[in-house]
Amino acid sequence: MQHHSNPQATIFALATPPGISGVAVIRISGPDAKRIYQSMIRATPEPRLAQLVKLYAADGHTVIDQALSLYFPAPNSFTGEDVVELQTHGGRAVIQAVLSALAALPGYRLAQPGEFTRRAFANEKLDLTQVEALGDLLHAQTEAQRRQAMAQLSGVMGDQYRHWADGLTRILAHYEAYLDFPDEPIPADIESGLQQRLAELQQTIATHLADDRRGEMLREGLRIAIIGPPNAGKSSLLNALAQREAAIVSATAGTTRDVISVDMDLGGYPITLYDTAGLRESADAIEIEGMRRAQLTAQQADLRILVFDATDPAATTDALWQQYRVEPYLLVWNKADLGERPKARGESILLSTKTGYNLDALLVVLSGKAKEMLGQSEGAVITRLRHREALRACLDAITRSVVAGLPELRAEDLRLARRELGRITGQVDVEDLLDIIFRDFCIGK
Ligand SMILES: Nc1nc2c(ncn2[C@@H]2O[C@H](COP(=O)(O)OP(=O)(O)OP(=O)(O)O)[C@@H](O)[C@H]2O)c(=O)[nH]1
Ligand SMILES: [Mg+2]
Repeated sequence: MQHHSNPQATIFALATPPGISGVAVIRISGPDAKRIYQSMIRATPEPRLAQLVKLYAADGHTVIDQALSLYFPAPNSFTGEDVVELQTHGGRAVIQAVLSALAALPGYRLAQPGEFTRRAFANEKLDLTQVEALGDLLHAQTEAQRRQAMAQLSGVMGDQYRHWADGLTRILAHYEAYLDFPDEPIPADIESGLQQRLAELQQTIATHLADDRRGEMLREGLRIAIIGPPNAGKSSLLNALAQREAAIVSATAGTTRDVISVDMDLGGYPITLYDTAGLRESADAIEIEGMRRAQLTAQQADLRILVFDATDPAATTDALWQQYRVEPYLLVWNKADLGERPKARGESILLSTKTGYNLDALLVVLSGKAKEMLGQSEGAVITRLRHREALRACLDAITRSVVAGLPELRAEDLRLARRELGRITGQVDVEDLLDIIFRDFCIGK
C-alpha cells in the first residue's frame, strides 16, 4: 500500500513525552534502521536482546549518552520493518542530541504523526480496528475504557467481521457459480439453504447493532445532566460529587447560567457531569439563554439527574416534571437536613449535599446505572460511528439481496455487503479514511 510519505525512508521519533524523565524511548523503523549499529552504536546488533551501548555523535568520538538498544528484525516488529528502539536518559539535551545525530544519517527522517502505526497497518501487523484500539488505549482514562480498548486491540472485532465476510463469500460463491450457467436455475433446496444462512447472518448483525451504543458511550464517557428548578442544589450536588468547588453556589435563585462540566471516574466508568441553569419562568435574556443551554444539555445527555428541593411543596410543578422526566433519569430530593420529603413520585433518593447524607447511596445508584449502560458483553463491541454506519450499510445490502429477484442482483448486493465489512477492518476502500484516522495520532506512535 502506497502512502503520501515515502515508505522507503527510515523514520525516527521520540516515543515518550518530551521533558525530563528517567528514560526516553526513541524509535527507529525502516530498511536502514540497523545501520545505526555501524555509525552511532558501534556494536553488533543482537535481535530481541537489550544491549547496553554508547551512542556516538556524528564526529565519531563524542559520546552522547549511554543507552539500552533493542533490535527487532523485520517482519517481527511493531511496524513489520526493521526496528531499533533506544532507551536513553530522559533529558532535553540528550534527546535533542540523539535526534540530531539520527537526522544526519542518510535515508533517515523524522516520523510524521501516527506514521509508525500507519506502517504497521500497511504491513498488515494491525487491522484498522486494532489501529483505532491503539488510539483508544492511549486515551483510556478509566479501567472500563482500558478493558474495551485492549479487547479491540486483541483483534476480536476484526476476527468477527472477517468471519461474517467469509460467510458472505461462501454464499456468494454459490450464486456466482450459477451465474456462469444461466440456463441452469439454482435448485430450490440449495436456494432455500442459502436464504436460511443469509437470514441468520441478518439476525446476527441486527442483534450486534442493537447494543444501545454501549461501546461508543464507554469510549466517549457517559453524559449525565443535572437539571431542576433554581435553588434546588444542582450546583451543590455537582460540587459534592466532584469533591471540589467547580460551580458557584449561592442562595440567589438563577445563579448558574453556563453549563459547567466535570469529568469523573465512577467505578472504572467514565462520566461527564453537567450542571445547568435552574428552569423557571424568566424575562431575563441571559437567564433565558442559560435555560436554553440547560435544555439542550438535558436532551443530549445519556442520563438525567432531576434535583428538587425536598422542603418545597411546589417543587415538582407538573409542567417541569412532565417535560424533564425523560428516560433514563434519576430523581433526587435535596436538602434532607431541612425537613420532610414531599410525596415521592416514583423511585427517588433523599439526600443532603450540605451534610453529605445519602451521597454515597446516590454514588452507588449512579455507578450501577453506568455499569448497566456501559457494561460490556464478551466479544466484538461497536466503539465508533464509523463501525455502526458500515454495519448498517452491510445489513441494508443483505436485506436488498434477500428480496432481489435476479441472481445477478443478489450477488451484487452480497458483494456490497461484504465490502462494508471489509471497510471496517481496512481490507478495502480505506485510503480516504486513513488520513482521518491517523490524524488523531501524535508523533512517535
Ligand atoms: N440546607 C441545605 N441547603 C442546601 C443544600 N444544598 C444546597 N443548599 C443551598 O441551597 C442554595 C442553592 O444551592 P445551589 O447549589 O446554588 O442551587 P442550584 O440548583 O444550583 O441553583 P441555580 O444555579 O440558581 O439554579 C444555596 O444557598 C445552597 O447552600 C442542602 O443539602 N441543605
Ligand atoms: Mg446552580
